[in-house]
Amino acid sequence: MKLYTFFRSSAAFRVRIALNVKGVPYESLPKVFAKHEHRAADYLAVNPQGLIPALDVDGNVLSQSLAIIEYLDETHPRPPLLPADPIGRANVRSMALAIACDIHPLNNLRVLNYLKGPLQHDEETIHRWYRHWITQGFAGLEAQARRFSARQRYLFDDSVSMADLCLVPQIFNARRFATDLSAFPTLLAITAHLESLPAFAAARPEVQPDAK
Ligand SMILES: N[C@@H](CCC(=O)N[C@@H](CS)C(=O)NCC(=O)O)C(=O)O
Repeated sequence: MKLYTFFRSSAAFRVRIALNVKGVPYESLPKVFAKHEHRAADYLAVNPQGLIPALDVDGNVLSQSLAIIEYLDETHPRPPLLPADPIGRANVRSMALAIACDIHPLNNLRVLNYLKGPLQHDEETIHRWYRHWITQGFAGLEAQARRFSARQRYLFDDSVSMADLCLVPQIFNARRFATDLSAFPTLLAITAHLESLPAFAAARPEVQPDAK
């Protein structure tokens, strides 16, 4: 498999963790955001959505991180990233989607660039915007984590799930923009445990080949 990635892309970070958790070897094909390589014609021919990540599986290109993760879970069932029961699956998807649909898109690079360029907001305003959506989204997620986590090691029950794959990259983003996370002790405890796992550590932005 070949992963179109960028070291700081949190959506790619989710997929890197999934590939590591599943023990699937892959080749990294980095795209440099600063050079707009993800908007270039050759990449749009691969992924018409023009976003990172995309996963090439024997010439079939998959896009959208959660669709890719569910594909990996279906084709490499162990360890599972979704619970066996439908209620559990819905709750894991709920937490994953709270990050992937309700927090992350508001803070995406193209949104920040639009706030900065056409709307002419200054850096401090843009950083406030960034932190605001994380703080608001994490409030609900913290309550869900308290409800669903068994021992504050994973968001759902006591094993890794797709929700955890979304949490760690989003916390990374929050810290990068100096977000006050003191109101989210459960999320922080879970993140501390997840970050100690080799599959998560090997997916971190700073250890990716294109981070140099
Ligand atoms: N919902 C998409 C989001 C993908 C996405 O927004 N990727 C970001 C990097 S984390 C990106 O390509 N941003 C480029 C831009 O905003 O111009 C997914 O989960 O894959």
